[in-house]
Amino acid sequence: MQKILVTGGAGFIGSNLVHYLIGNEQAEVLNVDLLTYAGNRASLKSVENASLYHFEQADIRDHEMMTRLFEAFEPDRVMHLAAESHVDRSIDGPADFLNTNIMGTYIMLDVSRKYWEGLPAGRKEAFRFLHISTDEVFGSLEAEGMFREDTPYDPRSPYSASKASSDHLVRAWQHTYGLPVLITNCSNNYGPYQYPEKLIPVIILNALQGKPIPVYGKGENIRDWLFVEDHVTALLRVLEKGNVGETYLIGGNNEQTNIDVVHKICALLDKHRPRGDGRSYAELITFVTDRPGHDLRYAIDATKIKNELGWEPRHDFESGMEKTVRWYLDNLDWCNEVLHGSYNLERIGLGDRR
Ligand code: NAD
Ligand code: TDX
Repeated sequence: MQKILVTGGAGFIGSNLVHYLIGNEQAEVLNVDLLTYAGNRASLKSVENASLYHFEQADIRDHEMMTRLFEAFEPDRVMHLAAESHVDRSIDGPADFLNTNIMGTYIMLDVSRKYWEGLPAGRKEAFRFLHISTDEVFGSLEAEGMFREDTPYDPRSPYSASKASSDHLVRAWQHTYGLPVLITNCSNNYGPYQYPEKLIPVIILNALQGKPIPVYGKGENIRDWLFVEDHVTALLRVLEKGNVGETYLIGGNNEQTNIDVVHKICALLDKHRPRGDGRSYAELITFVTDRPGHDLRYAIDATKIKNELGWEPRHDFESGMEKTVRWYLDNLDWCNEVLHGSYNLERIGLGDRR
């Protein structure tokens, strides 16, 4: 059975990936995660005792530790997801983003290369390093056009600039040292286990608490939403079938303005958890100061992964959002556990914190 070293497996996408791999007995997994505010073992309770699952609380910036983990686990593949991922936090405090996303990726590449160079021929040939990145590296679109694999990089937030840097490092390690890498750039994910600082869980939790639902600016910004389980299947398809050295864009073919997303969630909450006074959650929608440098629109042309690797998302927004809203309603204990006083849905990202 394949051995996959996953970084960031206690985060949102990583925990969904680990659930999938372990649930389907598809690989032996070593999850390497520092457990920052965004990483929580509560997201992995159901796999914790599985014989195929191993966990190591460690920092990807710790070169010695990473070297030891590679030597002990002997992975066939690396799926690198660990990162600081929230744009608003990157506006208030860019340093962690540069340290983890750039230096952390460098260390993962360096340790992977040295490990890979020492592998016997067959295993060396089969080794893969998959770097998980974002569509935000391409900047912001106006009303027309879509991002493609050949779109020039134009990152505009500290977060996206740090992810763009990491993408460049990954390509450099392939070009210079021959490390067999793959890169994916994905649109906005939603689904179970997303930390309640991102738009969709923020809406759900504020609404349930009867608090104002904060919509930045006029709510006209557009994102392409992908259900996280579909992202997981896309990553595994790229890992197994993708051409070494290439990039694959992953999207949900599902562009929505933020205000439309908010209204849809309010309607689902009205259906599943009606307010005591019979009023709609939509009455809580409040337009607030815009995010500095707010990218207007992201959209993905996912033709390459569809035509070359036969991958398409299986969820439309209605089915994915229904599952998501129900999951949060059934898992409010998880929300309380992961918020644990460090963050309480307050507004961040205006650039006035240090
Ligand atoms: P997340 O913030 O939910 O999880 C990140 C995980 O990385 C956490 O478990 C955290 O503890 C861990 N981590 C952070 N710093 C670390 C360090 N120094 N050492 C070890 N572990 C560390 O993020 P996510 O939303 O699951 O995103 C995962 C990856 O996918 C990121 O690289 C992100 O850039 C990328 N991505 C996310 C989205 C999205 O919509 N969420 C879209 C495209 C790409
Ligand atoms: O309270 C809010 N109100 C609001 O209007 C929040 C938290 C967000 N927004 C807006 C900003 C964006 O236009 O909603 C949109 C989505 O915001 P986020 O959930 O913060 O996601 P985004 O900034 O688009 O980035 C996400 O997708 C790409 C992830 O956080 C990144 O990690 C990923 O790379």
